[in-house]
Amino acid sequence: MDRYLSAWDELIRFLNSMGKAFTFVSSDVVEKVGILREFRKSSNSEHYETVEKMIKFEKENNLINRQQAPSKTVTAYGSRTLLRLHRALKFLLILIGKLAHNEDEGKVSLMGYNAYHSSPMSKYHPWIVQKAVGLAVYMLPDRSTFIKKMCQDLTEQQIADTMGVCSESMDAVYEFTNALYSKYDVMEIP
Ligand code: 1PZ
Repeated sequence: MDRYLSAWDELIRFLNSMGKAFTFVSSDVVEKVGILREFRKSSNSEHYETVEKMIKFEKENNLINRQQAPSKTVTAYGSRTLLRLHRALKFLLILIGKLAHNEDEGKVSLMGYNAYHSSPMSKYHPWIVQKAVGLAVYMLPDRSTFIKKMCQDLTEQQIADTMGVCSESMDAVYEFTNALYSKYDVMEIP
């Protein structure tokens, strides 16, 4: 769990470097990472040491289907919170894969749009959020700026290699997490 959250810290740092237009995205991610850290600091912290322990604990204690907030500072339970980040990770790994291979006619807005709609995240978003994303993708920088922000001063070849490895490692994390949600039958919690 701690390493999963530190990885998101890095993604937040990156997202913040993309400008004010993405504040509505990053503030949601910041909130979700914060909720999971609160559980790690709570008296139940040992139950949040790994993703699997968290799911088991919340399932055994009938917390898994609850939408209401456990406290004023922690507004949701862990499994449903991490599930949101999990679906977003798929979006990001698809997008990075597209950038690495320069797909979708080299248009980053199209890459963003297609990555969003082929990730599991989009079908859980209300119509209004889907529309907002349709606009937000036009504010993404062009491919070379985007890549420079991610990889700084690597050569073209190093960039392609790094992004390939990055997308593959994210995929491994995604599949591992997905297998857990599927094992405990909690993929569709509210
Ligand atoms: C490279 C970054 C490009 C970003 C392009 C646009 C991406 C679309 C993001 C959609 C934003 C949705 C805003 C908030 C939605 C929340 O309602 C939902 C559900 O949470 P709930 O309300 O149930 O508590 N939140 C999410 O689905 C998590 C969204 C995370 C989006 C992360 C995007 C990728 C991060 C990239 C980091 C570099």
